[in-house]
Amino acid sequence: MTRLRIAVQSKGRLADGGLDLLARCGLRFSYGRNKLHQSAQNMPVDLMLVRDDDIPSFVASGACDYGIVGENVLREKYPAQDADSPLEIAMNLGFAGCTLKLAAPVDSAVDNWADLNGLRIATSYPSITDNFLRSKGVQAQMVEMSGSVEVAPRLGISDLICDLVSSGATLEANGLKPFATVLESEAVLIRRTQSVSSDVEATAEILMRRAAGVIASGQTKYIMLNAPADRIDEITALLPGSDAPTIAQIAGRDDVVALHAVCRERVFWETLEALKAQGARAILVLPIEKMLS
Ligand code: PRT
Ligand code: ZN
Repeated sequence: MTRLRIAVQSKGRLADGGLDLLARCGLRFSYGRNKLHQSAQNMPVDLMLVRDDDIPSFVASGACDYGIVGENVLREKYPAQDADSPLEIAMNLGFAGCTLKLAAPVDSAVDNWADLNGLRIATSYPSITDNFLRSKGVQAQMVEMSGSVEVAPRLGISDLICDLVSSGATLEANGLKPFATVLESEAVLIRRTQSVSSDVEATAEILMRRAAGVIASGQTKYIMLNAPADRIDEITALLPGSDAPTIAQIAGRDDVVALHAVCRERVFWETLEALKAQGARAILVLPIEKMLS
């Protein structure tokens, strides 16, 4: 049987999330993470642990069949609008979320797109940034940097930057303010647009079905609470992303029922407080480990 080869970042922000996802899909590996090549013991799957920047070209060339990479890295070489792209996103993986943002020094006067014409923009993503600016009618000068982009304006190397942001702390610490969002990114599973062998596809289908279950169960919660029997409709309406709940009787009580529901969206404290205000008591929110529907 032809083995499925998946490229995963060896170390960095995508490595733990990628290997953890594959483990939760049931793949078992015998070696630690220091080996470049690992074979799963219980499925026909091999992993190649490499730098994230190499992953799109490894998959495009056929050295690997699938890869786990940030959408930002994929799009720098393989733009979404390219109809002949050799690569496609097989699925979004729901971790390593970040945003590629243009940012300017807090005291900068830039206020609209036209102000950016002719300015120098430091970035590790010159292609994405330049394409985005051209779509806004702006011609700017890309200053390519491989890291520490946030220091460029202070060093006088650039006027603005275009860099990945997650919490925003790095921008703030460097006296920068966001100007515009260029790309929303997260980890994605990529593959060639031309199909690979049917053995490999069959293994990939099993893994992707499991991964979809793992990702869905990460956000999904099981809610249990006691509700006044005459408030079931109000309480059900407050449960985020749930189907009809299960209602069970409580021994010796006919004014209160037990209500159980699976919520497919995040459950915030505000929701719990609103449920309590409607008379719900003994509210429990439980994680769900696996889901197969
Ligand atoms: O060695 P290798 O080349 O494999 O790794 P790398 O150093 O190129 O990448 P790595 O591990 O830093 O990031 C891998 C991927 O994680 C990126 O391509 C993104 O898809 C994703 N990701 C998610 C991020 C961030 N969040 C992130 N915050 N990548 C980088 N950052 C950096 C950002 O560049 C900036 O310096 O974090 C800083 C900003 O963070 P905040 O929280 O202060 O806003
Ligand atoms: Zn990299």
